[in-house]
Amino acid sequence: MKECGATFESSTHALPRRPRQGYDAAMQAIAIAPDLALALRRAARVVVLTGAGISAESGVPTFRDAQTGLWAKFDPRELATPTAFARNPKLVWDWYASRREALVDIVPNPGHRALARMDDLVPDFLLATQNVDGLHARAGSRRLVELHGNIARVKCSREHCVVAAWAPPGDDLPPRCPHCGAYLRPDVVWFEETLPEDALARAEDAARRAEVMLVVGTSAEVWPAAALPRYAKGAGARVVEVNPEATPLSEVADDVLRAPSGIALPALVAAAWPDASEGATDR
Ligand code: BJW
Repeated sequence: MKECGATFESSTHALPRRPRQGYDAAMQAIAIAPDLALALRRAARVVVLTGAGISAESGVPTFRDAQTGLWAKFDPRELATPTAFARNPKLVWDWYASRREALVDIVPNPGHRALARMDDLVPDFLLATQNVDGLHARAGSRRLVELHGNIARVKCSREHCVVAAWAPPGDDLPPRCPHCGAYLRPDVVWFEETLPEDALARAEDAARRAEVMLVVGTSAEVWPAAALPRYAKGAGARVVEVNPEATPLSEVADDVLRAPSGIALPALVAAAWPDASEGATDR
């Protein structure tokens, strides 16, 4: 990724220990089919697509959940398109600034940590996330692509280079790029914008080669990310959906785990790798 100035470094946070009480009982309530556990354990190539639902248990709002989703309260056409930013840059800047600030006290949950553990256990692994919250990296995932950017980063709206430090915004306008003077904006992918080429290419390649694909906490309504499980399925992968609600993908999936990801993913890892030490999932 091109940078305007100094190297950007995301902050790291100590993770709390995972909640134990009642958790083992809940995990036991999830039935993981033995053949699914075996398929996952034996798979050399696993790809995972995540969406906002995996961060819901950390307290990050989803987009499309009826009562609590961001799009229930805010109009994406006013906030998440290049046209919206051109029309009212300060409104858009402030909305993202408030979401960025809300993430400060948020920590990864057992779903994020289970996927980080899977990264350690599967030889050829890729986690493609649509989330911009940075929680997968903070949970320890290493083979990770962020398809829709990262809200912690800021970039120049003209040259699209990442800017590490900027002067505080004025009352009416967003801060300016220290190099060219254009407005700064969040480094996220808005509607009508293309996804980062490298990230999308890596995700598509992994989906087409995967033996197992997990699709976690996404409504599977936003393209081109929604195409990834379909590529995997078309190439013969076993597609597993983890979502408490039905989505357009549910009919395509070979297995559906109708449970929150913070319960289903640790149960899946425990079923597939019963000999992998439990403590190792705590980072
Ligand atoms: C739980 C849970 C728990 C709850 N455990 N689960 C056909 C082909 C290609 C493109 C298009 C097409 N048709 C239309 C398009 C254009 C458009 C699109 O897809 N629109 C659709 C809405 C129809 N796509 C684009 O514009 C993309 N760019 C593009 O295609 O470029 C080419 C192009 C150029 C010019 C013109 C047209 C095309 C860009 C998409 C960018 C999306 N950006 C956002 C905002 C990011 C920044 C921000 O954070 O503000 O990305 S929108 C929003 O949706 C965000 C998300 O990443 C994305 C997906 O949402 P996600 O993650 O699935 O969340 P939800 O809320 O939808 O679902 C949560 C799920 O979790 C639910 O199912 C719950 O049940 C579940 N859940 N609790 C597990 N505990």
